[in-house]
Amino acid sequence: MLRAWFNIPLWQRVIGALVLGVALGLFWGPEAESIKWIGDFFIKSIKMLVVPLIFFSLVAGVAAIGDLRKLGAVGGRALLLFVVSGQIAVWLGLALGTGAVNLGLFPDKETLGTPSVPTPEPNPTTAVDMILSIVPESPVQVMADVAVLPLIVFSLLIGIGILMAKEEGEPVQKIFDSGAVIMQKVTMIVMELTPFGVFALMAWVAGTLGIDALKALSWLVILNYTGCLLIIFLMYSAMIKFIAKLPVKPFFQGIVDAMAVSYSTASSNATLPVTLRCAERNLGVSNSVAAFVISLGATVNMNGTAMYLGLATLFGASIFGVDLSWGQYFLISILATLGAIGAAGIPGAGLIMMALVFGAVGVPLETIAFVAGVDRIMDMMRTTTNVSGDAAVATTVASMTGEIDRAEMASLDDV
Ligand code: DAS
Repeated sequence: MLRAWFNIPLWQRVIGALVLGVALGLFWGPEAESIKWIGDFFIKSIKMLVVPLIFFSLVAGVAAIGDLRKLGAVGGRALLLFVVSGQIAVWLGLALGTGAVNLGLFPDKETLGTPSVPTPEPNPTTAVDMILSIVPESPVQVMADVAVLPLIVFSLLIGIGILMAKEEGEPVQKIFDSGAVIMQKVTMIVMELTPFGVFALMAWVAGTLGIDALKALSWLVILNYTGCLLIIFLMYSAMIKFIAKLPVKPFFQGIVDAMAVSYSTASSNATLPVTLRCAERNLGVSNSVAAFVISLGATVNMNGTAMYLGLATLFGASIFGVDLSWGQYFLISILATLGAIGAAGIPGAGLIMMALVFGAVGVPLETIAFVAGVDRIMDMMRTTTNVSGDAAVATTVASMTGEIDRAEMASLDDV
């Protein structure tokens, strides 16, 4: 029985739990709240991960960027394209989310009531307060309080410190690299609770919201796909056409295998060998540029995830009645980019990184379980966007540094 359970892929168990939970909620009504504690158990398990996951992933992610300098022109251009495309992506997500809230596509707090899992105090919204709240007086206290923002600042400083320490920092970097991997494994253990958490919380949500719950999740999925497709076919096309000065159609023809594998696996890491082969064989990108930019991009360049984190934060703010100021929008744009750097290229990474953004702007973590049921469908598209972005940046950087064989893409153009 247990073996049969684990033989079913987790995402299929989660979708099954979503369907059963909604059915129970619609049948049972508001009384379904009596099993909400199961969902709260899942939420608290996720909350347990937030501090170590952010700390190890961010430090390892920032330290990994250090290699960029070794490749000078290539590294600097790749990092610039990573950051600029990531910011455009997250503001697109914030715009889509704001539009959805204004159009009433997401349910609002009045229909859902207050969360029972204590949510972190929203950060002070005045600029001065925000700046002061960012400084971690005591890193240990910051971790004890799960104060996400100062924890992120402390993690970034440690990562930068490792970069500056050069060889002397390498032993510590190895500790954080393995710590990040260990936290991914622990996260996979906790994610096994997802079906139970989703079942209970969706029963509660459907019992409270009724069919509106499904409508809200459908809109979230639609907007996730809209944002990703805009990034792929507008932003990456513009990058290839106007910065790489290469033909767009052959570019997409060249990466179609990587797009298909990333969509089906929902994992940038699993797609990495295919992305590398597409960049080198189909697009003519040199081995050194492809290997470096795409490998690094698979963990730090996640535009689909960044866009989604912006969108999902507005979704959570709407259903739990959290008002977000412009200052917090800016904060979300920074955090979503950091979340994308910290997120690993594995299925569900974006789901966990939502806790990083939510924790800093006071959006309840229950939102994670609310959306977990449809996360895989969205993750497939996010990952396709992430991988396409890695290929687009590698191709663009190769073109700018003369590390590309244009004949390869021209041969595709003849197809
Ligand atoms: N699945 C992640 C990846 O591999 C993306 C995400 O979870 O958002 O890129």
